[in-house]
Formats: sequence, structure tokens, C-alpha cells
Amino acid sequence: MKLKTLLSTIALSGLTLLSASANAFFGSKDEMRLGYLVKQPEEPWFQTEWAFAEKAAKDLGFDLVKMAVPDGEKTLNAIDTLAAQGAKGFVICTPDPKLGPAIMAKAKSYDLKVVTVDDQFLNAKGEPMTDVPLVMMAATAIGERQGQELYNEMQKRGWDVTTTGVMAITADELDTARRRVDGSISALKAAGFPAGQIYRVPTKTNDIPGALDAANSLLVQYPMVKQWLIVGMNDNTVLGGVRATEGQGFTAQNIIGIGINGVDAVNELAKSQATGFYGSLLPSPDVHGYKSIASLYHWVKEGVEPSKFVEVTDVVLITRDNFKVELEKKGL
Ligand code: FCA
Repeated sequence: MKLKTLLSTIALSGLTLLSASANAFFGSKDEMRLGYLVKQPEEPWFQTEWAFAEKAAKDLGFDLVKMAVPDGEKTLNAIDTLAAQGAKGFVICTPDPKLGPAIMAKAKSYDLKVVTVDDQFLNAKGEPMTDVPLVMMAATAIGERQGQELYNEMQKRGWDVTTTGVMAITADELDTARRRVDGSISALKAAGFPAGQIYRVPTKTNDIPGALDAANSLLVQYPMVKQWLIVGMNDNTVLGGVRATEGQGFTAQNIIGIGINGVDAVNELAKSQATGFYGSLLPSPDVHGYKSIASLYHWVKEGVEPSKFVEVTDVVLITRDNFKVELEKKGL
């Protein structure tokens, strides 16, 4: 009797397992399956894109597979997995733009459609692969805005420009990062900030620890600087810079950092005490997440080819004073 119960339990759980894996492989309602692959799932930016891709999946009725692809190997494996699961295509923010040709070759071998988001693929010659649809923020414009806002805030505080420096943490291998930082620096110069007091330092990794190391190596070279403006391609880069200045005794009084992404700065802006991280430029991760996957869906379903380039331009400066309201306005 006992053995019989045991056997039927095993049989039942076997069935459950089978149907669970069948669901995972073929979708629960014969729905179209699409992937959304991101390089840094730990960034709220990408979590927000995923959340809005989920919304599109619900609205349009497809099955979304979210995957983390922190390196090239994981990216190529993820494409194999997607194909095995019967997916028809994927949206990707690649961990490395130079993977573009390898990603496209693999995707083509399985007849998967590809839409890129945020970071553009580069071909073997290092040129942008303009044939692959791309949704991204207006990189130069948002950088220029960062430079202008930093300059405005410095003016508002009446700082002595002669003792002020710009710490620009760069990531030039990533085109969108290079364009944002260059935009910021050119706006600062155009506003009248002395070019000789703008110092660039490359970060090894695009995260807080990488930027912190880069900033530390810069700070020791310029002990005469009394106030810093911090430029970087996103919130984490600027946060790394701010943390480094704090280590040298700087505070909210003599540091102005303005990030980019907004959603990655929420914890910092919510702190009970102001820090050197003054604010962030919030673009539209909701639009990136929704539009990229929706365009892929229509491509697969109706054969409507997405635009090769969608530039999302809407940006707002969030600070400790307005971040809650501004995030709410966008449903974030
Ligand atoms: C790049 C950055 C991200 C985000 C995105 C829009 O991928 O690494 O932090 O700013 O562009």
C-alpha cells in the first residue's frame, strides 16, 4: 500500500515536472516567445527595461524570457537556449559591442530576429552596425545637458572657478559612454569652464568599484583642487567618483556630481543627508524596454521591420527635491 502511494506520488510529480518543462519550452498558450538579454541585470536601469518589456508582453500577448548576459560566452549560450525554447527573436544590450558580428551570425543560424537597445553593435572594422535596429538615448545631447547642469549648479553656489576641477571618468571603448562624456565636457567648455582644469581618467569597469578606483588615481594627482564637478556616463560611474572624493574628506558642500539613468540614483537621492551626488538625468528606460520588444513583436508577427534607429530624447533632471514626483510621473 505504502509502496503504491509512493509510486503514484512519483508518477504524479513526474507528470508535473514534464508539463512544467513543456511550458518552459513551448509557452503556455502557444504564445510567441521573445528574449530580452541585458549585460548588467544588477542596474535598476535594466531592471526597469525588463519591467516594461513585461508590460509589453502582457499587452500584446507574448512570452518574455529575461536573460542576464554579462559576457560573450553567456551571450552566445543564451542565444542557443532561446533557440531551443522556440523563441523567434530577442532584444539585447550587449556586454561588448564588438560581439555584434558573432551575435548576428548565431541569431541568423537559428533564424532569430534581433533588436539592439542602449549599446550599438560594432563590426569587425569597429564601425557601427547600422543595419541592426537600435533603440537608444540621445547620447551627445544628454551629455551636454549634464555639463550644462553641472555648470549651472556651480554658478548657483558661487564657487571660485580657479580652484574648481572637473573629474571626467571615461569609458571610451563604449561609444555611447564616449559620446555622453564628450558632450558633457564640450558643454562645460562652451559655458566658459577652463579647459585646462578638466581632467579625464578611464575606468576599467562600468560599475561603482571601477569608477572609484579611477577617481582615486585622479584625486591624488590634483591635491590643489578645492571643489570638484563630477562627469561620467551613468549614475554608477558618478557615484564611484563621489565615493572617492568622500574618502578624501570632500562633502556635499564642495562636490557636485550629476549622473545619467536616474533610476540607479534613487537610493542615493533618498539618503537622509545630502551627498556630493547632486542629481541625475532621468531618460526613459520605460520607453526603451517597451518600444524595443514591441517592435520586435510586430516584426515577427506582421513582418513590419522596425526603424533602424530610434533615439529617445525625453530627459528630466532629478534631485533630492523632485525625484519622487518625477519618477511617479513616468510610472517608475
Ligand atoms: C549603457 C549604460 C547603462 C545605461 C544605458 C542606457 O548601456 O551602461 O548604464 O545608461 O547605456
